[in-house]
Amino acid sequence: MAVEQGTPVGRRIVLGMLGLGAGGVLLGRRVQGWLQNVTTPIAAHDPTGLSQLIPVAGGFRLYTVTDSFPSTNSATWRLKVTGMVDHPLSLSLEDLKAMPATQLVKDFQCVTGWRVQGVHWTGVLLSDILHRAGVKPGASALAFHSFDGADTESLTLDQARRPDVIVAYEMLGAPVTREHGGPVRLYVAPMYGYKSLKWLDGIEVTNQVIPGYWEQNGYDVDAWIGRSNGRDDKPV
Ligand SMILES: Nc1nc2c(c(=O)[nH]1)N[C@H]1C(S)=C(S)[C@@H](COP(=O)(O)O)O[C@H]1N2
Ligand SMILES: [Mo]
Repeated sequence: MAVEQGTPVGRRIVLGMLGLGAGGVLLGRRVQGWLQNVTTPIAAHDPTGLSQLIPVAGGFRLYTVTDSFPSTNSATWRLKVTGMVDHPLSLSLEDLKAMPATQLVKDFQCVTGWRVQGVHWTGVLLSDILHRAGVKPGASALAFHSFDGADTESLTLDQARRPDVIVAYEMLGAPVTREHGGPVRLYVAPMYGYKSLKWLDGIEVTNQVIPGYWEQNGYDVDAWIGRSNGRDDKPV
């Protein structure tokens, strides 16, 4: 689809965002009510205008595609790794913390234009988890599941094995909060924020890329910062 010169976000995305708005799923009323006290004004350049609806926490907009921020018991929470693997896994938070930790300090960039600089992340390399599960020949992609029951995401295996793609249990120097997707979320540093699935509880190894929730609403499957969704600015 053609993108006008100088337009920060392609028309396709705007249509995608409007689609979300029309579906009424971008942010539920309950969440807006709950967040009244922690909401501060937004000075983002979001051409859709929809960011105005989204509450802010330390520069982040707190997203949920359901009508709430789901919560779970971190003691009983498990990350299930299934599909085309030799050893299906069910990892507890303690299991993850016992694996080698990776720390990243990188910007977080939403496709709508807001960015938080120098965010501290700690977690486990997705490639280490895949190595532990043993990916079967013929597998080429991953499907990610959230216990919010709605959001999904995908990566190719090559993307997933990058050294800047982690399953994060710390963000902003502390355990990932419920609102930010705790106890564990994905952090895909080189891609726009929608790839960093919150409330992660399942990774399925597949033989094809299955477009996730945001992709079904108009965003690129390959969400490289600065290279996708009609943007032509430099990667962060
Ligand atoms: N489960 C879930 N994960 C999600 C989203 C969501 O709505 N639900 N929004 C995505 C988008 S578009 C962005 S920009 C980031 C925002 O992260 P934050 O809510 O911690 O600021 O989460 C991503 N992961
Ligand atoms: Mo986003």
